[in-house]
Amino acid sequence: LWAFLASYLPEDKSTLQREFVRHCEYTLAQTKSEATDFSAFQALSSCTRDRLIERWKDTKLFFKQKNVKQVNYMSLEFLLGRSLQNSLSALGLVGKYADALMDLGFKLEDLYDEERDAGLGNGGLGRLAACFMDSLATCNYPGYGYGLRYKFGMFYQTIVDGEQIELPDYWLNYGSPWEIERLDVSYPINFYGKVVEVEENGKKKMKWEQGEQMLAVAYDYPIPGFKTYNTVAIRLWSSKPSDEFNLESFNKGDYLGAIEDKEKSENITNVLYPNDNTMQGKELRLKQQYLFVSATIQDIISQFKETGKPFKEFSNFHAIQLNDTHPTLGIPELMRILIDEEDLSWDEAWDITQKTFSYTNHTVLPEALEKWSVSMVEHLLPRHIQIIYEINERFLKLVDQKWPGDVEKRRTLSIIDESHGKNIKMASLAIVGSHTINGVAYLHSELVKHDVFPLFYEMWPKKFQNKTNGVTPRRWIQQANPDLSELITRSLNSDRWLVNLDIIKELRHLADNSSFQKEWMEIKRMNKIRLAEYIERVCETKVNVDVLFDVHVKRFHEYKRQLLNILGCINRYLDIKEGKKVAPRVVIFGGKAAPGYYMAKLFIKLINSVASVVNNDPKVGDLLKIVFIPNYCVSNAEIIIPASDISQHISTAGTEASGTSNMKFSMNGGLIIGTLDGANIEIRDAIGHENMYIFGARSEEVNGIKKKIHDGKFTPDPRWERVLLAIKEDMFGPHQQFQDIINSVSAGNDHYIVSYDFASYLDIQNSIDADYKDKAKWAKKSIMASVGCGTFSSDRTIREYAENIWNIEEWKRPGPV
Ligand code: DL6
Repeated sequence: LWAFLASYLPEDKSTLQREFVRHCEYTLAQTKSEATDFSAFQALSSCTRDRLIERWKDTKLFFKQKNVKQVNYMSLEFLLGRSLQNSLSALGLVGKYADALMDLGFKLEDLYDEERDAGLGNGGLGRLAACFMDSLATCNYPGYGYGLRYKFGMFYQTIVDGEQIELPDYWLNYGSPWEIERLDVSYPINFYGKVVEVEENGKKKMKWEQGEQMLAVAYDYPIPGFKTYNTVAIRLWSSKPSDEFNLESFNKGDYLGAIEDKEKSENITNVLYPNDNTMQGKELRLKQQYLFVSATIQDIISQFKETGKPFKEFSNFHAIQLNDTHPTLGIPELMRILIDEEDLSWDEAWDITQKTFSYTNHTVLPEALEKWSVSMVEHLLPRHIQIIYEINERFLKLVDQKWPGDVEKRRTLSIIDESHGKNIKMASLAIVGSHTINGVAYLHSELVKHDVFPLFYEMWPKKFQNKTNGVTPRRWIQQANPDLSELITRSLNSDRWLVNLDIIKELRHLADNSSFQKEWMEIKRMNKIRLAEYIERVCETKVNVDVLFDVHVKRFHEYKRQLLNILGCINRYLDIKEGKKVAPRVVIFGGKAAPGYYMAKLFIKLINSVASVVNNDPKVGDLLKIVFIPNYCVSNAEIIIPASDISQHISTAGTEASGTSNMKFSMNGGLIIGTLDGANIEIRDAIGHENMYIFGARSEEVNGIKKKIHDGKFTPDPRWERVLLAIKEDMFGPHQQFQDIINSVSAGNDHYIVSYDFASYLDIQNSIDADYKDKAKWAKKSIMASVGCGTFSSDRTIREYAENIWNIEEWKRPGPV
């Protein structure tokens, strides 16, 4: 039976061509000669999808036969980007299709460019989830990703008069060739209504009487592993009106009004909330979260029931990972289903829940820690609020046992915050309901234990772990930087590094080899040419590729301190005007600001205003160019990252949980200028201090410095005053428009200690100028930065989660025979 199941579509050239033409004709209703690059992209994606489906079906069957335990990775964001190149590469079909399509008049690279990004995430957290799925499949772990199928992904950013304008991302208008609509997999989702006590078989129980009902329908996106036949999937839910209807409202005669109400239910999964590291307390967001968790938990339970095992075995078959607190309502939802629908006792249900869930914290910023108002939850989810209260009551009994009579500790630990009205602290609920909590880099995990949740850590020290983030080398080296990938493979005489990134350290001995250095830096130059062409196309600015490329791309946030960089650029500009010698460079910015984040948007405006003055000053020429690349996203990151000489990761120490682009840049031989924050610290340990440009205050110093600034006991460097003066004197347009920026860093404020770190930032930038002149020294650093990054593969991270948190095993499926 296995041999029969594992017979796959052949891969010879004529089969590939025949399949392609068949999809042109029968999927797209076009003749091959009518096909444009876009329809060719669609046809090729459909061919690819067929093969992914074959592999996924067989992987599921294999897991089922082996009775495996799986992880369910719950994330409200999956920032997948494009999939065609990634899938073809995983299937080992890139070369074969390039050849097959060439005969039919198509160039594979052109077809890659036809694909829209699936931008179902804001930034680091969503992209991490996408890397994790790639690693889960590649490392042969059983699992599912669960998320929402937003109709509007992350907004499209344009820059008009130097300001960010947001346009909707109608990504599904072009269809997604990757999704499999599962009309057979849908679950009812209830909102509102009331809870009544009923008696069933002589037993009292709670019944949630339906208010409004809708459906969550599944769409599956297969995710192939690399160098394995294993393929997993991400299941995204889409809201639909349910067939259940309230006869009364139709009977009132308001047929159209009643239909309109039904239609509203479709809106729940319409839009991704575009906030990174801040929470949005809107009811619609809460509805999204609940629809997501309810559909997911129902789906997991339905899969579990297929095993025929009793519920006490649940956690032997399923682990559930909460990607931040956004899916935390999954905890009371599992409790509700187990108690109200499956008739388990509270204690049985709680035991299963705690053994199943684990929670990853991704931020220490207070504005990002989710709190939901009790009254909103009570109205929308009346049964869940009862369960949350009961979880809290039982938990506070444990607190009383540990610290009898300590009211302050009780107040701090309570899941309900009563300081400003009543709010549910979702992180506290997640910690209480999970067996393990982890941070995403060593420093961050320490802060989680000692600064953010110290009392929880005191109660349950063994629950807390660290899992330093990672990124997939398949996308971030092999696909983004094919020439570097080829050089690594050739030098190692093997491509095993793609599934075991540690191996690249074996190239260390070549760091001093001049012909290797030459080849390495030539690849960097080609990548800079590719980026320069992109910049010319989208920004209409020409840049010299033989100068240092200094890149700062990430979401805009005060804590990430793009402000420090642009103020540094102003200082450099003033130096140039004074005739000081500087090494020529291009400073490249990119990133989106949340639409409602005033300061972040003002930073973008300042950057563009400075750019327009500097770039048009004939005295400056190639010594300094500043460009802002609009709409930073996964697909242009793949062009930007391989081209950097240096990249900036300069958050105030203790604020960036990990960062993941720092890993991508370093892997691609871009040197990091950074603070001792997040994963920068571990990158430094891995690649060597001499291969990184570290500056600024350390996390343990930051509070003291803030106080000093606040108390007026800190005198900034004279270069700081000079830069602020240039803005105040209208060098970059009327200064009033930037007054709020000046105020935010002026004495007394400066929460992110920009003024304090400014001097050491400028000094380290000067040493970069000096080092860049020595080509051999630079090439060596670049090589060392890349080959020391083996540990930052998401394969390593996923293995750590699998072994230390999920307790799942690798199950590699045998290939076709
Ligand atoms: O863990 C992924 C990523 C980290 O690399 C970033 O440092 C961190 O800022 C980001 N956190 C969030 C938090 N959002 N919420 N909620 O995006 O996670």
